[in-house]
Amino acid sequence: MLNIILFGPPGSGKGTQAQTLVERYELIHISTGDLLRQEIKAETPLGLEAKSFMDKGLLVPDEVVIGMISSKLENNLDAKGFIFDGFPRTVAQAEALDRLLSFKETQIDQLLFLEVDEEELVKRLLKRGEDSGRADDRDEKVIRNRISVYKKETLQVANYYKEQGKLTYVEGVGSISQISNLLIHHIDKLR
Ligand code: B4P
Repeated sequence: MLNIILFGPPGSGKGTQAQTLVERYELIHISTGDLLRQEIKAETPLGLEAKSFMDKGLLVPDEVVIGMISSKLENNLDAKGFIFDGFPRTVAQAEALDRLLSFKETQIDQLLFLEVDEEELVKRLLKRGEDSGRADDRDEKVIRNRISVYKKETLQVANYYKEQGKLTYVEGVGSISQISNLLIHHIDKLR
């Protein structure tokens, strides 16, 4: 199995790059952001709860997100591997992910960290807000709050995997295809 975490601040290109990588390596794409937006669209109780956090740029509670991941893994028992996009976002989520994967006698191979400066992130997200109308991308205050939550709560996930010798930094500024090539170069070394 090949299990990769695509990591980085909001707007660093995780979702964008995941699309290319899942096709190339035939992996299952698990984006907690997408899963939560589907719940919101379907107006489920989980979605209604999640929306109140996401609209403010806050993280959705760990237990909600971990439950979603657990069932996604259960539903894909014969997968060749997974690309985790936007998950884990806290150390508690990382510990839970390691536990869930160890039950399946597998583990994370590498965390690929897309590095992008803050002003570029804000520019990209405001543009997506204009193009897609995504609520959390339309307000610069909410975007800046997401970045600050990322620094306070999510960045330490990179250290958690660094201690396991599984962290690789990747330049996240450049054309989408240039960045895909860098990611592919690193992933090919793992196989
Ligand atoms: P996500 O959906 O994960 O949102 P994101 O971090 O903004 O997305 P991403 O980083 O994938 O976007 P991309 O750069 O590809 O999360 C949304 C919210 O859900 C969170 O704030 C939180 O509330 C909640 N949530 C999700 N997961 C959670 C968890 N595990 N725990 C708790 N809460 C959770 O795209 C950004 C834009 O940049 C796009 O328009 C794209 O076209 C553009 N772009 C990408 N690459 C580019 C490049 N190289 N050059 C120029 N533009 C580029």
